[in-house]
Amino acid sequence: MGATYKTAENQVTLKIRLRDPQGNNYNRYSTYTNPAVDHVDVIVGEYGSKIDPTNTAAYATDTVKTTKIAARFAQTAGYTDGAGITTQAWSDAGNGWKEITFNYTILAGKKLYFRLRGSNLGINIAGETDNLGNPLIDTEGTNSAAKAFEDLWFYSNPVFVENTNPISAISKTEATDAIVLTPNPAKGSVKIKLAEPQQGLLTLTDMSGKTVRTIALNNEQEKAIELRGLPKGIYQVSTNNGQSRKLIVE
Ligand SMILES: [Ca+2]
Ligand SMILES: [Ca+2]
Repeated sequence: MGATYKTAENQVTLKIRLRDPQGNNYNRYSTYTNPAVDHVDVIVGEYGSKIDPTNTAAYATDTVKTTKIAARFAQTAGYTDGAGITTQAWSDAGNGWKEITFNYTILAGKKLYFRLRGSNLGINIAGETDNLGNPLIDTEGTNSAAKAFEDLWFYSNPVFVENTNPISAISKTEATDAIVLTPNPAKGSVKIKLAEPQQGLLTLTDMSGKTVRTIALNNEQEKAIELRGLPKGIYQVSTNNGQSRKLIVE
């Protein structure tokens, strides 16, 4: 906890193991003595650098606008909440242990934090939770020790993940796909290698979608494209069977 995991991949896998104690919680105010975790939310948000207290507007902001529920896990899958998050099933490892494996896309240059929120309460429970699973403010004067023991929440500390690729970088995931561009970024010309020989056209389009080059493929797997004269920028190489790859021209 507290450290930042740095990666050049554009997907992270979070493996989470948590335990719902199976024994009596020594609640002396009601008979509800063995609460069960109903669900766990994986919360994600972007983070930046430390806010300077003299920046009063930023310092007074008490919410992170990018924060949202990335996924929800429970014993039973299938419930869809008001934001369209559908509950997935955790893996039950016995003796109260739950295991969650969760993949999340992290784009180049992004810094994300992940934390957990869990409760013994379900989603959309009258007077307790809204249809997004958020806790509602308790009605004044209705609290009691017994109620407090029946209204349970936990939040984990965050873990931090940073994608160290510059924003314009081509991800490793892309490079292992059906089109390999060498080099990328490219200058002068680029070599295109396809996963298998193809018949048809290779097209190079600019960011506005305009075709700037077309190259015929005659059952070929490798081809060079001349780039001289093209403005610097991001282009897309496409085959006519629907594969495409971003190319940076320098
Ligand atoms: Ca329990
Ligand atoms: Ca409550």
